[in-house]
Amino acid sequence: MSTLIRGGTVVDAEHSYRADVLIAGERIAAIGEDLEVPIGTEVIDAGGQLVMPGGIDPHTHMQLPFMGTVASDDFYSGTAAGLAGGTTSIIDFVIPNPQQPLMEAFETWRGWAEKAAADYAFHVAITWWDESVHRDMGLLASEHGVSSFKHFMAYKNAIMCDDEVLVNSFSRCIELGALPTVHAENGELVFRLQKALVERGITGPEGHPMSRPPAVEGEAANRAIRIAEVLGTPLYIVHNSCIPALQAIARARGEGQRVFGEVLAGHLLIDDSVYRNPDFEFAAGHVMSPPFRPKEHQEALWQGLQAGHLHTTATDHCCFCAPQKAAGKDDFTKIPNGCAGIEDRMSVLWHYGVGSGRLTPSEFVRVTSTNAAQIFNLYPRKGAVAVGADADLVVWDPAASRTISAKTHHQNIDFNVFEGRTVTGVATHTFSRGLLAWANGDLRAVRGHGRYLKRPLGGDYVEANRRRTGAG
Ligand code: DUC
Ligand code: ZN
Ligand code: ZN
Repeated sequence: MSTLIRGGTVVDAEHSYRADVLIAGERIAAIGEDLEVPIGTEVIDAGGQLVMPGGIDPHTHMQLPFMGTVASDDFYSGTAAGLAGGTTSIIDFVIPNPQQPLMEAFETWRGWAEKAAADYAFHVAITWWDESVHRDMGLLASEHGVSSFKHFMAYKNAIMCDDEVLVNSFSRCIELGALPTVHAENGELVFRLQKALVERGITGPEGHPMSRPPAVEGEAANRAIRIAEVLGTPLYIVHNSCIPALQAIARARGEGQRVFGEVLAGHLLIDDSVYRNPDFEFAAGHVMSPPFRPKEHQEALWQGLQAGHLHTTATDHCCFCAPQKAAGKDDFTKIPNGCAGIEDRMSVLWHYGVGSGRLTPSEFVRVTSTNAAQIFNLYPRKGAVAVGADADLVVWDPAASRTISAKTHHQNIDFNVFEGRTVTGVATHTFSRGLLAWANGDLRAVRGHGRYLKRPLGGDYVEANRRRTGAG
Protein backbone atom coordinates (compact mmCIF):
# COMPACT_ATOMS: atom_id res chain seq x y z
CA MET A 1 0.00 0.00 0.00
CA SER A 2 1.48 3.35 -0.96
CA THR A 3 0.36 6.94 -0.54
CA LEU A 4 1.65 10.10 -2.17
CA ILE A 5 1.29 13.34 -0.26
CA ARG A 6 1.41 15.75 -3.15
CA GLY A 7 2.13 19.45 -3.46
CA GLY A 8 2.81 20.29 0.18
CA THR A 9 5.63 22.12 1.92
CA VAL A 10 7.78 19.80 4.01
CA VAL A 11 8.81 21.32 7.33
CA ASP A 12 11.47 19.56 9.35
CA ALA A 13 13.65 20.70 12.22
CA GLU A 14 16.00 22.51 9.85
CA HIS A 15 14.00 24.13 7.07
CA SER A 16 10.94 24.19 4.80
CA TYR A 17 10.85 23.16 1.13
CA ARG A 18 8.32 22.21 -1.49
CA ALA A 19 8.22 18.43 -2.05
CA ASP A 20 5.99 15.43 -2.50
CA VAL A 21 6.35 12.62 0.04
CA LEU A 22 5.84 9.00 -0.99
CA ILE A 23 4.89 6.47 1.67
CA ALA A 24 5.43 2.78 0.91
CA GLY A 25 4.12 0.45 3.58
CA GLU A 26 5.17 1.80 6.97
CA ARG A 27 8.07 3.97 5.81
CA ILE A 28 8.84 7.12 3.86
CA ALA A 29 10.09 5.86 0.48
CA ALA A 30 10.86 9.07 -1.42
CA ILE A 31 10.84 12.84 -1.03
CA GLY A 32 11.15 15.13 -4.01
CA GLU A 33 9.50 17.43 -6.48
CA ASP A 34 6.92 15.99 -8.86
CA LEU A 35 7.34 12.38 -7.78
CA GLU A 36 5.79 9.79 -10.07
CA VAL A 37 2.69 8.07 -8.81
CA PRO A 38 3.17 4.29 -8.74
CA ILE A 39 0.09 2.32 -9.84
CA GLY A 40 -2.35 1.77 -7.01
CA THR A 41 -1.08 4.74 -4.99
CA GLU A 42 -3.54 6.83 -3.05
CA VAL A 43 -2.91 10.55 -3.58
CA ILE A 44 -3.49 13.13 -0.86
CA ASP A 45 -3.54 16.71 -2.07
CA ALA A 46 -1.50 18.80 0.36
CA GLY A 47 -1.58 22.03 -1.68
CA GLY A 48 -1.25 25.01 0.65
CA GLN A 49 -0.47 22.68 3.54
CA LEU A 50 2.61 21.64 5.51
CA VAL A 51 3.96 18.11 5.88
CA MET A 52 5.71 17.61 9.22
CA PRO A 53 6.95 14.80 11.47
CA GLY A 54 4.07 13.60 13.63
CA GLY A 55 4.15 14.96 17.16
CA ILE A 56 5.87 13.04 19.93
CA ASP A 57 4.38 13.52 23.38
CA PRO A 58 7.16 12.42 25.74
CA HIS A 59 4.96 12.55 28.85
CA THR A 60 1.59 10.79 29.08
CA HIS A 61 -0.22 8.60 31.62
CA MET A 62 -2.75 6.37 29.88
CA GLN A 63 -5.00 4.34 32.22
CA LEU A 64 -2.74 5.18 35.15
CA PRO A 65 -3.89 3.80 38.51
CA PHE A 66 -3.44 6.91 40.66
CA MET A 67 -4.85 8.40 43.86
CA GLY A 68 -7.44 5.65 44.28
CA THR A 69 -8.78 5.69 40.73
CA VAL A 70 -7.66 4.99 37.16
CA ALA A 71 -7.07 7.59 34.43
CA SER A 72 -10.02 7.44 32.03
CA ASP A 73 -8.16 7.56 28.71
CA ASP A 74 -6.68 4.14 28.01
CA PHE A 75 -3.91 3.38 25.55
CA TYR A 76 -6.40 3.10 22.68
CA SER A 77 -8.61 6.12 23.30
CA GLY A 78 -5.68 8.31 24.33
CA THR A 79 -3.45 7.52 21.36
CA ALA A 80 -6.42 7.80 18.99
CA ALA A 81 -7.14 11.28 20.35
CA GLY A 82 -3.46 12.09 19.83
CA LEU A 83 -3.71 11.04 16.18
CA ALA A 84 -6.70 13.36 15.72
CA GLY A 85 -4.44 16.21 16.83
CA GLY A 86 -1.32 15.19 14.87
CA THR A 87 0.57 13.30 17.59
CA THR A 88 1.87 9.93 16.41
CA SER A 89 4.02 8.66 19.30
CA ILE A 90 3.92 8.81 23.07
CA ILE A 91 6.35 7.98 25.82
CA ASP A 92 4.29 6.80 28.78
CA PHE A 93 5.40 5.77 32.28
CA VAL A 94 5.57 2.41 33.99
CA ILE A 95 5.09 3.26 37.66
CA PRO A 96 5.71 0.29 40.00
CA ASN A 97 4.23 0.47 43.47
CA PRO A 98 6.88 0.66 46.16
CA GLN A 99 8.24 -2.87 46.69
CA GLN A 100 6.73 -4.09 43.41
CA PRO A 101 9.27 -5.78 41.13
CA LEU A 102 10.09 -3.54 38.18
CA MET A 103 9.71 -6.34 35.65
CA GLU A 104 6.23 -7.21 36.90
CA ALA A 105 5.09 -3.59 36.51
CA PHE A 106 6.74 -3.35 33.09
CA GLU A 107 4.90 -6.45 31.84
CA THR A 108 1.60 -5.08 33.19
CA TRP A 109 2.01 -1.81 31.30
CA ARG A 110 3.13 -3.62 28.15
CA GLY A 111 -0.10 -5.62 28.30
CA TRP A 112 -2.26 -2.51 28.76
CA ALA A 113 -0.54 -0.78 25.86
CA GLU A 114 -1.20 -3.52 23.32
CA LYS A 115 -4.40 -1.75 22.31
CA ALA A 116 -2.58 1.49 21.43
CA ALA A 117 -3.40 3.01 18.04
CA ALA A 118 -0.04 4.80 17.78
CA ASP A 119 3.52 3.85 18.64
CA TYR A 120 4.70 4.11 22.23
CA ALA A 121 7.73 3.77 24.45
CA PHE A 122 8.11 3.69 28.22
CA HIS A 123 10.09 5.49 30.86
CA VAL A 124 10.17 3.32 34.01
CA ALA A 125 9.75 5.01 37.40
CA ILE A 126 12.06 4.14 40.27
CA THR A 127 9.87 4.29 43.36
CA TRP A 128 11.99 2.28 45.81
CA TRP A 129 15.44 0.74 45.99
CA ASP A 130 17.15 -2.55 46.64
CA GLU A 131 19.47 -4.90 44.77
CA SER A 132 16.62 -6.24 42.62
CA VAL A 133 15.83 -2.72 41.40
CA HIS A 134 19.50 -2.21 40.50
CA ARG A 135 19.46 -5.52 38.61
CA ASP A 136 16.11 -4.95 36.85
CA MET A 137 17.14 -1.49 35.65
CA GLY A 138 19.95 -3.28 33.84
CA LEU A 139 17.59 -5.87 32.39
CA LEU A 140 15.11 -3.22 31.23
CA ALA A 141 17.89 -1.22 29.66
CA SER A 142 19.74 -4.03 27.93
CA GLU A 143 16.86 -6.35 26.94
CA HIS A 144 13.72 -4.25 26.81
CA GLY A 145 14.67 -0.93 25.25
CA VAL A 146 14.12 1.28 28.29
CA SER A 147 16.71 4.06 28.18
CA SER A 148 15.19 6.58 30.60
CA PHE A 149 14.09 6.26 34.21
CA LYS A 150 11.70 8.56 36.07
CA HIS A 151 11.90 9.83 39.65
CA PHE A 152 9.02 11.47 41.48
CA MET A 153 10.36 13.90 44.08
CA ALA A 154 6.76 14.45 45.26
CA TYR A 155 3.89 12.17 46.41
CA LYS A 156 5.19 11.35 49.90
CA ASN A 157 3.99 8.03 51.32
CA ALA A 158 3.33 6.82 47.78
CA ILE A 159 5.80 6.93 44.91
CA MET A 160 8.21 9.62 46.14
CA CYS A 161 11.97 9.08 45.93
CA ASP A 162 14.15 10.38 48.73
CA ASP A 163 17.71 11.56 48.06
CA GLU A 164 19.12 8.11 48.76
CA VAL A 165 16.99 6.56 46.01
CA LEU A 166 17.80 9.45 43.65
CA VAL A 167 21.54 9.03 44.19
CA ASN A 168 21.41 5.24 43.80
CA SER A 169 19.28 5.40 40.68
CA PHE A 170 21.14 8.30 38.99
CA SER A 171 24.39 6.37 39.58
CA ARG A 172 22.89 3.26 38.01
CA CYS A 173 21.71 5.34 35.03
CA ILE A 174 25.30 6.48 34.50
CA GLU A 175 26.54 2.86 34.52
CA LEU A 176 23.91 1.93 31.97
CA GLY A 177 24.07 4.99 29.72
CA ALA A 178 20.41 5.74 30.52
CA LEU A 179 18.85 9.17 31.09
CA PRO A 180 17.37 9.99 34.52
CA THR A 181 14.29 12.20 34.54
CA VAL A 182 12.57 13.88 37.49
CA HIS A 183 9.23 15.29 38.53
CA ALA A 184 10.65 18.15 40.56
CA GLU A 185 8.57 19.11 43.59
CA ASN A 186 9.69 18.81 47.21
CA GLY A 187 7.21 16.21 48.47
CA GLU A 188 8.05 16.79 52.12
CA LEU A 189 7.13 20.47 51.82
CA VAL A 190 3.96 19.69 49.85
CA PHE A 191 2.90 17.23 52.56
CA ARG A 192 3.46 19.79 55.32
CA LEU A 193 1.76 22.65 53.48
CA GLN A 194 -1.26 20.50 52.58
CA LYS A 195 -1.69 19.52 56.23
CA ALA A 196 -1.39 23.11 57.44
CA LEU A 197 -3.91 24.37 54.86
CA VAL A 198 -6.50 21.72 55.68
CA GLU A 199 -6.07 22.44 59.41
CA ARG A 200 -6.77 26.12 58.66
CA GLY A 201 -10.00 25.06 56.94
CA ILE A 202 -8.75 25.64 53.39
CA THR A 203 -10.17 22.49 51.82
CA GLY A 204 -11.25 23.68 48.34
CA PRO A 205 -9.22 23.53 45.10
CA GLU A 206 -7.79 26.99 45.85
CA GLY A 207 -5.59 25.18 48.38
CA HIS A 208 -3.93 23.12 45.65
CA PRO A 209 -1.55 25.80 44.27
CA MET A 210 -1.03 27.17 47.80
CA SER A 211 0.34 23.78 48.83
CA ARG A 212 2.76 23.65 45.87
CA PRO A 213 4.24 27.15 45.44
CA PRO A 214 6.98 27.79 42.86
CA ALA A 215 9.74 27.57 45.47
CA VAL A 216 8.76 23.95 46.16
CA GLU A 217 9.40 23.16 42.50
CA GLY A 218 12.51 25.32 42.27
CA GLU A 219 14.09 23.62 45.28
CA ALA A 220 13.55 20.14 43.84
CA ALA A 221 14.72 21.13 40.35
CA ASN A 222 17.86 22.63 41.80
CA ARG A 223 18.47 19.62 44.08
CA ALA A 224 18.08 17.16 41.21
CA ILE A 225 20.39 19.29 39.05
CA ARG A 226 23.05 19.46 41.76
CA ILE A 227 22.86 15.71 42.43
CA ALA A 228 23.23 15.16 38.68
CA GLU A 229 26.19 17.56 38.64
CA VAL A 230 28.01 15.83 41.50
CA LEU A 231 27.47 12.37 40.01
CA GLY A 232 28.08 13.51 36.44
CA THR A 233 24.87 12.50 34.66
CA PRO A 234 22.75 14.37 32.12
CA LEU A 235 19.26 15.08 33.45
CA TYR A 236 15.79 15.68 32.01
CA ILE A 237 13.26 17.62 34.10
CA VAL A 238 9.61 17.04 33.22
CA HIS A 239 6.84 19.66 33.26
CA ASN A 240 8.71 22.78 34.34
CA SER A 241 5.98 25.21 35.29
CA CYS A 242 7.63 28.20 36.91
CA ILE A 243 10.44 30.74 36.97
CA PRO A 244 12.51 29.12 39.79
CA ALA A 245 12.70 25.79 37.93
CA LEU A 246 13.56 27.57 34.70
CA GLN A 247 16.26 29.61 36.42
CA ALA A 248 17.79 26.44 37.88
CA ILE A 249 17.97 24.91 34.39
CA ALA A 250 19.31 28.07 32.75
CA ARG A 251 21.99 28.45 35.41
CA ALA A 252 23.12 24.83 35.12
CA ARG A 253 23.18 24.97 31.33
CA GLY A 254 25.12 28.21 31.55
CA GLU A 255 27.70 26.34 33.61
CA GLY A 256 28.02 23.65 30.93
CA GLN A 257 25.82 21.02 32.57
CA ARG A 258 23.64 18.97 30.23
CA VAL A 259 20.10 19.48 31.55
CA PHE A 260 17.03 19.13 29.36
CA GLY A 261 13.72 20.82 30.17
CA GLU A 262 10.15 19.93 29.24
CA VAL A 263 7.17 22.26 29.36
CA LEU A 264 3.47 21.38 29.12
CA ALA A 265 1.13 23.09 26.69
CA GLY A 266 -1.16 23.89 29.62
CA HIS A 267 1.55 25.58 31.67
CA LEU A 268 2.33 27.88 28.73
CA LEU A 269 -1.23 29.20 28.62
CA ILE A 270 -3.25 28.76 31.78
CA ASP A 271 -2.82 30.75 34.98
CA ASP A 272 -3.72 29.99 38.58
CA SER A 273 -6.95 32.01 38.61
CA VAL A 274 -8.70 28.78 37.53
CA TYR A 275 -8.38 27.47 41.10
CA ARG A 276 -10.34 30.40 42.52
CA ASN A 277 -13.37 29.71 40.33
CA PRO A 278 -16.32 28.95 42.67
CA ASP A 279 -17.47 26.08 40.43
CA PHE A 280 -15.82 23.01 42.02
CA GLU A 281 -15.93 20.96 38.81
CA PHE A 282 -14.15 23.70 36.89
CA ALA A 283 -11.48 24.31 39.52
CA ALA A 284 -10.93 20.60 40.21
CA GLY A 285 -10.76 19.96 36.47
CA HIS A 286 -7.54 21.98 36.51
CA VAL A 287 -5.95 20.19 39.47
CA MET A 288 -2.67 18.76 38.32
CA SER A 289 0.85 18.88 39.66
CA PRO A 290 2.72 21.10 39.37
CA PRO A 291 -0.27 23.47 39.34
CA PHE A 292 -0.98 26.31 36.95
CA ARG A 293 0.95 29.41 37.99
CA PRO A 294 0.46 33.19 38.21
CA LYS A 295 0.63 34.94 34.84
CA GLU A 296 4.27 36.05 34.87
CA HIS A 297 5.40 32.40 34.76
CA GLN A 298 3.72 31.74 31.38
CA GLU A 299 5.70 34.47 29.62
CA ALA A 300 8.91 33.18 31.23
CA LEU A 301 8.20 29.64 29.98
CA TRP A 302 7.73 30.89 26.42
CA GLN A 303 11.03 32.72 26.76
CA GLY A 304 12.65 29.55 28.08
CA LEU A 305 11.44 27.68 25.01
CA GLN A 306 12.73 30.43 22.71
CA ALA A 307 16.06 30.63 24.53
CA GLY A 308 16.65 26.88 24.26
CA HIS A 309 16.52 26.18 28.01
CA LEU A 310 13.34 24.16 27.45
CA HIS A 311 13.53 21.56 24.73
CA THR A 312 10.33 19.58 24.54
CA THR A 313 6.61 20.19 24.87
CA ALA A 314 4.39 17.55 26.41
CA THR A 315 1.00 17.22 28.08
CA ASP A 316 1.27 14.96 31.15
CA HIS A 317 -2.00 13.66 29.64
CA CYS A 318 -3.77 12.05 32.61
CA CYS A 319 -7.55 12.19 32.43
CA PHE A 320 -9.98 12.14 35.33
CA CYS A 321 -13.68 12.85 34.80
CA ALA A 322 -15.87 14.94 37.09
CA PRO A 323 -17.10 11.99 39.19
CA GLN A 324 -13.47 11.01 39.80
CA LYS A 325 -12.45 14.56 40.70
CA ALA A 326 -15.40 14.63 43.16
CA ALA A 327 -13.38 12.40 45.51
CA GLY A 328 -11.79 15.65 46.67
CA LYS A 329 -15.00 17.64 47.14
CA ASP A 330 -14.27 18.20 50.83
CA ASP A 331 -10.48 17.98 50.71
CA PHE A 332 -8.39 19.24 47.80
CA THR A 333 -5.56 16.84 48.66
CA LYS A 334 -7.83 14.00 47.51
CA ILE A 335 -8.64 15.42 44.05
CA PRO A 336 -6.94 13.09 41.55
CA ASN A 337 -4.13 15.09 39.96
CA GLY A 338 -4.23 15.22 36.19
CA CYS A 339 -5.41 17.03 33.07
CA ALA A 340 -5.85 16.05 29.43
CA GLY A 341 -4.10 17.59 26.46
CA ILE A 342 -2.74 15.09 23.93
CA GLU A 343 -5.27 16.06 21.25
CA ASP A 344 -4.65 19.79 21.53
CA ARG A 345 -0.91 20.21 22.18
CA MET A 346 0.05 20.62 18.51
CA SER A 347 -2.66 23.16 17.69
CA VAL A 348 -2.02 25.11 20.87
CA LEU A 349 1.75 25.27 20.18
CA TRP A 350 1.15 26.29 16.58
CA HIS A 351 -1.45 28.93 17.36
CA TYR A 352 0.24 30.56 20.34
CA GLY A 353 3.81 29.76 19.31
CA VAL A 354 4.07 30.08 15.53
CA GLY A 355 1.02 32.35 15.26
CA SER A 356 2.54 34.88 17.65
CA GLY A 357 6.02 34.74 16.09
CA ARG A 358 7.60 33.14 19.16
CA LEU A 359 8.46 30.02 17.14
CA THR A 360 9.34 29.44 13.50
CA PRO A 361 7.69 26.44 11.85
CA SER A 362 10.99 24.51 12.15
CA GLU A 363 11.28 25.45 15.82
CA PHE A 364 7.74 24.16 16.24
CA VAL A 365 8.83 20.82 14.73
CA ARG A 366 11.82 20.71 17.08
CA VAL A 367 9.86 21.31 20.26
CA THR A 368 6.88 19.12 19.35
CA SER A 369 8.78 16.19 17.83
CA THR A 370 12.45 16.17 16.84
CA ASN A 371 14.00 17.17 20.16
CA ALA A 372 12.04 14.48 22.01
CA ALA A 373 13.12 11.91 19.41
CA GLN A 374 16.75 12.93 19.82
CA ILE A 375 16.82 13.17 23.62
CA PHE A 376 15.02 9.84 24.05
CA ASN A 377 16.85 7.95 21.30
CA LEU A 378 13.99 7.54 18.84
CA TYR A 379 15.66 9.59 16.10
CA PRO A 380 15.71 9.36 13.07
CA ARG A 381 13.09 6.61 13.01
CA LYS A 382 10.79 9.21 14.61
CA GLY A 383 10.95 12.99 14.54
CA ALA A 384 12.17 13.32 10.95
CA VAL A 385 10.77 13.60 7.44
CA ALA A 386 13.46 11.47 5.82
CA VAL A 387 13.66 8.51 3.47
CA GLY A 388 13.62 5.34 5.55
CA ALA A 389 12.00 6.97 8.59
CA ASP A 390 8.68 5.68 9.87
CA ALA A 391 5.83 7.32 7.99
CA ASP A 392 4.55 9.12 11.08
CA LEU A 393 3.46 12.31 9.39
CA VAL A 394 1.00 15.10 9.88
CA VAL A 395 -0.43 17.17 7.05
CA TRP A 396 -1.03 20.54 8.64
CA ASP A 397 -3.29 23.32 7.47
CA PRO A 398 -1.73 26.48 8.92
CA ALA A 399 -4.76 28.56 7.95
CA ALA A 400 -7.60 26.35 9.22
CA SER A 401 -9.16 27.01 12.60
CA ARG A 402 -11.06 24.97 15.12
CA THR A 403 -12.62 25.67 18.49
CA ILE A 404 -11.49 23.32 21.23
CA SER A 405 -14.24 21.72 23.30
CA ALA A 406 -14.90 18.67 25.45
CA LYS A 407 -18.11 18.29 23.40
CA THR A 408 -16.17 17.52 20.24
CA HIS A 409 -12.79 16.21 21.35
CA HIS A 410 -11.88 12.51 21.15
CA GLN A 411 -10.24 12.29 24.58
CA ASN A 412 -12.20 10.17 27.05
CA ILE A 413 -12.83 12.96 29.52
CA ASP A 414 -15.70 15.36 30.16
CA PHE A 415 -13.51 18.43 30.53
CA ASN A 416 -10.98 20.36 28.49
CA VAL A 417 -8.59 22.89 30.02
CA PHE A 418 -8.49 24.71 26.64
CA GLU A 419 -12.30 24.82 26.34
CA GLY A 420 -13.59 27.53 24.00
CA ARG A 421 -10.23 28.60 22.58
CA THR A 422 -10.26 28.98 18.80
CA VAL A 423 -6.90 27.94 17.42
CA THR A 424 -5.49 28.34 13.94
CA GLY A 425 -3.38 25.43 12.70
CA VAL A 426 -5.12 22.08 12.31
CA ALA A 427 -4.06 18.52 11.47
CA THR A 428 -5.96 17.54 8.33
CA HIS A 429 -4.30 14.12 7.89
CA THR A 430 -2.25 12.03 10.30
CA PHE A 431 -0.30 8.93 9.31
CA SER A 432 0.78 6.37 11.88
CA ARG A 433 3.51 4.17 10.34
CA GLY A 434 1.90 4.61 6.93
CA LEU A 435 -1.68 4.12 8.08
CA LEU A 436 -3.96 7.08 7.41
CA ALA A 437 -5.48 7.36 10.87
CA TRP A 438 -7.06 10.81 10.64
CA ALA A 439 -8.45 12.37 7.48
CA ASN A 440 -10.36 15.65 7.45
CA GLY A 441 -12.18 14.98 10.71
CA ASP A 442 -12.61 11.26 10.17
CA LEU A 443 -10.84 9.26 12.91
CA ARG A 444 -9.72 5.93 11.47
CA ALA A 445 -7.39 4.91 14.30
CA VAL A 446 -6.90 1.15 14.53
CA ARG A 447 -6.87 -0.51 17.92
CA GLY A 448 -3.59 -2.39 18.34
CA HIS A 449 -1.85 -0.75 15.39
CA GLY A 450 0.67 0.90 17.74
CA ARG A 451 4.00 -0.81 18.31
CA TYR A 452 6.29 -0.76 21.31
CA LEU A 453 9.43 1.27 20.56
CA LYS A 454 12.61 -0.16 21.99
CA ARG A 455 15.14 2.59 22.55
CA PRO A 456 18.91 2.14 22.55
CA LEU A 457 21.13 3.28 25.41
CA GLY A 458 23.76 5.96 25.22
CA GLY A 459 23.88 8.31 22.29
CA ASP A 460 25.85 11.41 21.44
CA TYR A 461 25.04 13.49 24.48
CA VAL A 462 25.58 10.61 26.91
CA GLU A 463 29.02 10.04 25.36
CA ALA A 464 29.80 13.76 25.40
CA ASN A 465 28.77 13.92 29.03
CA ARG A 466 31.06 11.00 29.86
CA ARG A 467 33.98 12.80 28.27
CA ARG A 468 33.10 16.05 30.01
CA THR A 469 32.58 14.69 33.52
CA GLY A 470 34.67 11.52 33.48
CA ALA A 471 31.68 9.70 35.03
CA GLY A 472 30.72 6.20 33.94
N1 DUC B 1 1.02 14.99 37.93
C1 DUC B 1 -0.25 14.94 37.59
O1 DUC B 1 -0.91 15.98 37.58
N2 DUC B 1 -0.81 13.76 37.28
C2 DUC B 1 -0.10 12.55 37.20
C3 DUC B 1 1.20 12.56 37.82
C4 DUC B 1 1.78 13.90 38.03
O2 DUC B 1 2.95 14.02 38.35
ZN1 ZN C 1 4.75 14.70 37.24
ZN1 ZN D 1 3.35 12.92 34.68
